Amino acid sequence: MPRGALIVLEGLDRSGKSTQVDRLVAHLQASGRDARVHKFPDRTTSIGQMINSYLQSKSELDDHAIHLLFAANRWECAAQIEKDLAAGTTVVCDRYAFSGIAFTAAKVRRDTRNWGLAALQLSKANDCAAGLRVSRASSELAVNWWYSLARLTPILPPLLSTHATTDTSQGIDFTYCLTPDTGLPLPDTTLFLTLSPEVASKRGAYGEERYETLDTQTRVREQFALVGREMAARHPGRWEEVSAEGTMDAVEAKVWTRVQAVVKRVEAGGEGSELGRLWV
Ligand code: Z5A
Ligand code: MG
Repeated sequence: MPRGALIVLEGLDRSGKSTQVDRLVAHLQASGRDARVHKFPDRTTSIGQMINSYLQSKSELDDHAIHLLFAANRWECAAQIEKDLAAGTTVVCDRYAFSGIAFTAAKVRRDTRNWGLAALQLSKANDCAAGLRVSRASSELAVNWWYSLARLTPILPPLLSTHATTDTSQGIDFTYCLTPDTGLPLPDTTLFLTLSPEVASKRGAYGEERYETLDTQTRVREQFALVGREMAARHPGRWEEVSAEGTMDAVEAKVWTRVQAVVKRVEAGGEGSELGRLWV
């Protein structure tokens, strides 16, 4: 029996991934194939619940820690995905490792953090200087001045932060973002749904979850472009952009045409149809 194909739909916010995943599975089933959806993050597992809580801003996590949790959430599903593929089921993923890379790599440390660090160092230096002043038994006035400055410096950064700019050089390294997913089942194709910010803004309000801000989405969009380049270099022919600007039916037709070709190629077997490993 030929294995099932692994299909991933990725895309920008509100590009219609979930809508198209459902429609794609309906097409696959209507064509007589077994098909199954994996939505990432899978919020039903215990790791998924930690992710859910983070996305809803009910908990805080270090950027590296949440990145690893998203990857772990995929790894805990990987065995089931492989089992389904081996049994001839086509697996359709709603987001995958590529969202993981783009969303983490898009994170930046604000200048406020740099200011915070600088202020801490300055305040330590001031403490030290103040201590020296005391030990030298300088005047009361001088001691008070140094201590005042030491106490004031930590509160200066938040005051300045409203004018802080974004420092993109401080983000999380792209290669670091890519590494934890290395070895996951390689999608036979990833269709990346693109949408202009103008059209996206007409598709209902967003802002309930973390990352749902225009600023973040703009940076995520840039990182997805780098992910596409990485795929072209490492796994040529497995990443394709599809415009998601038409009607749902129009997008559905484009997605189905592309997926049908890939599914048939995998079903035909032969060279290159065995399941690959991501980034390997
Ligand atoms: N995240 C991460 O950081 N790291 C990771 O490793 C992973 C994810 C896997 C939650 O994801 C967050 O997790 C996400 C990335 C991060 N943060 N953000 N932003 P999610 O998958 O749960 O997010 P979502 O809730 O599914 O949102 P979405 O992606 O923005 O939606 P979508 O699936 O692309 O769109 P949709 O739900 O199918 O459609 C959106 C609306 O547009 C809806 O009202 C549709 O009826 C409408 N729609 C759809 N298609 C059309 C067309 N063609 N025309 C007009 N209207 C349309
Ligand atoms: Mg969705």
